[in-house]
Amino acid sequence: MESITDNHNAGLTDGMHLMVDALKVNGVQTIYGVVGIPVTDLARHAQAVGIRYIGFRHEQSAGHAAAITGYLTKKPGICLTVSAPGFLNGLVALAEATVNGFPMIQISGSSDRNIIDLQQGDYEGLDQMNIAKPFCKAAYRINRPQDISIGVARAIRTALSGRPGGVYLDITTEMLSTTMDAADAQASLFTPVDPSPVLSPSSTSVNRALKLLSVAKKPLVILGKGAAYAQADEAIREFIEKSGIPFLPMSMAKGLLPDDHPQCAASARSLVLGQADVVMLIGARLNWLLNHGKGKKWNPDAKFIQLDICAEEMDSNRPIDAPLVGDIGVSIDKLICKMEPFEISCCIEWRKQIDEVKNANAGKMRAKLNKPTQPMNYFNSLKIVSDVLKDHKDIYIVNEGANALDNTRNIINMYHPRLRLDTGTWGVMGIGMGYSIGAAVTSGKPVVAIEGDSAFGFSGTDIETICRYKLPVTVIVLNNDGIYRGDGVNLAGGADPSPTSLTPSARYDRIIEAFGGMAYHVTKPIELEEALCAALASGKPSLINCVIDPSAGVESGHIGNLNPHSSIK
Ligand code: ADP
Ligand code: TPW
Ligand code: MG
Repeated sequence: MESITDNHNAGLTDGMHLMVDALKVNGVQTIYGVVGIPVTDLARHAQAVGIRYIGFRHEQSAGHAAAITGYLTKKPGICLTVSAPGFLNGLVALAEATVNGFPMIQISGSSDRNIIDLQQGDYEGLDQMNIAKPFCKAAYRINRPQDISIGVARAIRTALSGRPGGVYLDITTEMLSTTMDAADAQASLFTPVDPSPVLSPSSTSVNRALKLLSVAKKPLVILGKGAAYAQADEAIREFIEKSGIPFLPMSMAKGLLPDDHPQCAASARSLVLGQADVVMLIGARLNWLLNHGKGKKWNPDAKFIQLDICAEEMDSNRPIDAPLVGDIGVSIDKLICKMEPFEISCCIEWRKQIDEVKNANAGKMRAKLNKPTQPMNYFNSLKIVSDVLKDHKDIYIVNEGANALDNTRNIINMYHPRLRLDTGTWGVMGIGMGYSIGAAVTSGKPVVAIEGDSAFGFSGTDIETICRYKLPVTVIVLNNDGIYRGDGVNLAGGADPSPTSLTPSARYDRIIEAFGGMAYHVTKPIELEEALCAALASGKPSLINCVIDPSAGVESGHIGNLNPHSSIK
């Protein structure tokens, strides 16, 4: 530390200082990470120059916070990790960000190349850059301070352009302490021009898509999280409302248009997938979440229009009749410009049919939500949460678990774009505290994390981070004593708990007490309502341990079909 300061005074700087300057020049406002050799001073110096540093208890959560920051801001979120184990802990989040299409950069300290390359056994030595490559869009290493500005620019451009994703940036211990002339270092700083170019689809492809739409009898728009990421909210709303086409929001696209919008077909999903004759995908891939666009859930004769920034996404699962490759905002604008008003009338009968199914399903759902049980179940507990949140429509909802995920997605309506943050493309556990912290730090707004008890365990230690930074996060643990259910049995009849069992009657609320947060333990609807209202009114870190029936859940939540060999039906 001393020698660094001395060097600075002598007209020299070093890689560590220049790295921080390059991040600052590029508008980085927050770094999420866990410090140690060789990046501790980097975090200290970042804080010194006005970059907010949020220190975590586990790198995976720091990485998730960076990823969600990227999703919410369209600028790469930054995660800082130490070498080898810290790097590997963060890598899971980097891989997930890449799969989800969220821009982030994992910057990791690493060992000196000469020791690594000869495999001579350095402290926390690992060939990190080569390990990272298959898990992200690109991996770069900066070996000399004079390359820092280019390295950072490359990382930013790669994370943002095309389909956004994760980038790994390796900074060696040696590079961080290498000195260079301070004036030369300053002169090397720059910001990449237009790192995320807005690409426009060809007129031919726009006309092709409109022609297909014009002959549709039962058109359907599917909105995915790419549509939410594109931040073309007004244009998307205008297109949908002017065309009259019903829409189905994928999980994180909920709220792009409000869930109670008359054209929302979320509660008639089977009907619309089974009958739509022209399907228009806007920022949604035909992956497992949409049964790959084929099979018994889909109308076999359906034609597809797909709006995506990524040309190679087209035909990935089934032929796409009208690909529109370009930025969603520009593509939608072009469609609106050329659209004829006739589409509206073609949807009247189709929408009537959808409304009938919606009404029938809403009635069934109402009955479930209003049925009292003791202990509570997913429906009557989430009804309370839903009622309270109707007065907080601009709150972030983070959500993970199996039944806790699926039921929350179906029960809690979203009214504004990009407020629902969940397990994403992979359906992973562990995003809970990281996404909550990233959303709260980035927006300054409150967050409610609705967590299965198993899901909470994956990142629960970072409740301490939430308390330390006094973030307005309320965690609700839907506690059914287990993975899917808490009443699993050991098939051998032995003393060990079943594979799906967790500690019965665990008091997750007592964890937050240890860190000075607000703790609530609720077993009845009225207690849940009072606790959630109090937690939101306080604006303080809070955890509500919400006891629900251990037999309430179903195996694998709503994706039991992907688990055909399960012994539990
Ligand atoms: P979901 O899981 O909600 O169905 P996916 O993550 O599968 O959504 O799909 C998102 C798609 O959106 C990706 O294929 C990605 O390339 C695309 N995308 C992201 N941003 C843009 C954008 N600005 N313009 C066009 N396509 C985009
Ligand atoms: C990183 C497998 C899918 S859902 C789940 C696990 C472990 C937890 C479900 O229990 P929870 O919810 O959270 O209590 P509920 O309401 O159904 O009881 N490891 C990772 N990701 C995944 N998806 C798993 C394991 C899994
Ligand atoms: Mg559970």
